[in-house]
Amino acid sequence: MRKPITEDLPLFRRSDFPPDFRWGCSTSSYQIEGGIHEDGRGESIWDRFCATPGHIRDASSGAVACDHYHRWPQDLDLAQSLGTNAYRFSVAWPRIFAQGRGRKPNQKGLDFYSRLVDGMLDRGLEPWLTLYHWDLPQALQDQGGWAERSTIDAFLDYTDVVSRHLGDRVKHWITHNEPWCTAFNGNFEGAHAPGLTSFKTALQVCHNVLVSHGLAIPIIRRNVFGGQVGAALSLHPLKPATDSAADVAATRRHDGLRNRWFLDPLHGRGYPADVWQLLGDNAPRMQADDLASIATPTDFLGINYYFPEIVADAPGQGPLATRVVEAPDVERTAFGWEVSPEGMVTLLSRVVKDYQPAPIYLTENGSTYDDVVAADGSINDVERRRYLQRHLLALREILALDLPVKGYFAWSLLDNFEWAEGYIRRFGLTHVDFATLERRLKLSGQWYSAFLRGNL
Ligand code: IFM
Repeated sequence: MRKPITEDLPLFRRSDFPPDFRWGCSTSSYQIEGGIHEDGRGESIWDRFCATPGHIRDASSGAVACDHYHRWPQDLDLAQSLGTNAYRFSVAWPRIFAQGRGRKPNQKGLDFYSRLVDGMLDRGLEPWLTLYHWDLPQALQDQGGWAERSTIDAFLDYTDVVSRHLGDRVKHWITHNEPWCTAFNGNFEGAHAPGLTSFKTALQVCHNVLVSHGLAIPIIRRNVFGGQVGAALSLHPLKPATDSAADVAATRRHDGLRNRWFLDPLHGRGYPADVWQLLGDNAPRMQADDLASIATPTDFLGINYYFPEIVADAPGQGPLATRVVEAPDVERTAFGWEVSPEGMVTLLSRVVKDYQPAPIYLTENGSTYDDVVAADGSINDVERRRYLQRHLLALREILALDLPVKGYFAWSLLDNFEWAEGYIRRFGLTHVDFATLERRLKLSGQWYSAFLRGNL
């Protein structure tokens, strides 16, 4: 059931939020840059994955994407024109080390990000840099990828180079984006690169990614005077399908892998014992100091919030005998994700209550709808506008509850390459015509800008 946009939402303004609140948009390298053969960039696992028919719904790839590699000044102008004060982007590891590691980084790759960061600073945009948003160098995957310990070492060398090079200007560092997706979408579900389908591998990947996060923190702190470091987790509020003891227990198990598997070790509690004991042989191999490394204190917690999940007991199904079920009659985006601003309040309240984390930044939140370009070129995306408005209202509620949230980054500045969905799913506040690469601000982007500029 979809509600039409109405004027029933209470008026709220940017001035309802603290003056030092960070307002931004998020992007990632593979999804927007294109230029995959330029200036010494090496192959990434996504280049390889996209080349296999059947992996990407529209058989596309990020080879050109938004051509941000060449059009970045225009894109940063756009971010500035919205009235944002921060901009989240990621570095493509294969632009820095084409083979994933080596004695000499690729200067042209470093220069690109250096120009990009200068461009942000020139426009009053605080750079928020993500080191890993899924584009692993293929050469490392050929040696076993994140399932191998040696990839941790390669990541730390890469972290050292990038933080030395940009640390004078970039003060906000995100080690990993959504480790759950890196591990499980890519190595268990096979829906993302590298396309593997082993639960055991996914758990090892997950562990190694978390260790690499923890070990990267002191490196960034050493290289970045006044640096702030955190990770961006994809978290979900969960509800049992029914009140039955079986569904309630299933929800707890699902939560164990979806949320607690990350939140617990990051907050010094180790992996959740209730899930660990269900893993048997699939449990990851650990070294003595790993849990201490993962628990290295951070300066902030990044949360990417999209949707809640409803969970039912499912004997024999999946590794934890759980199943995500569809709630009937709820509002959904074109992806089928439930629209639930209340879920964001529930999730953040729970995280703060259970973990008392460092300050929180909502590092992603956004929606995809089937946009229509009108004859006059306008994109009247009332649903995305309403999604944004409702989530910002929820954010106001979150602040009224005194939860320590310090910033919000909309996903995304531009329509872009949405992984296995290719260009079918548009998340941008800006429409991109992928034939001409023309950018055009949607109604949602115009609203965000009016809100940020105090013109509502
Ligand atoms: O596009 C992705 C992004 O790369 C990671 N978080 C979710 C977004 C929407 O699916």
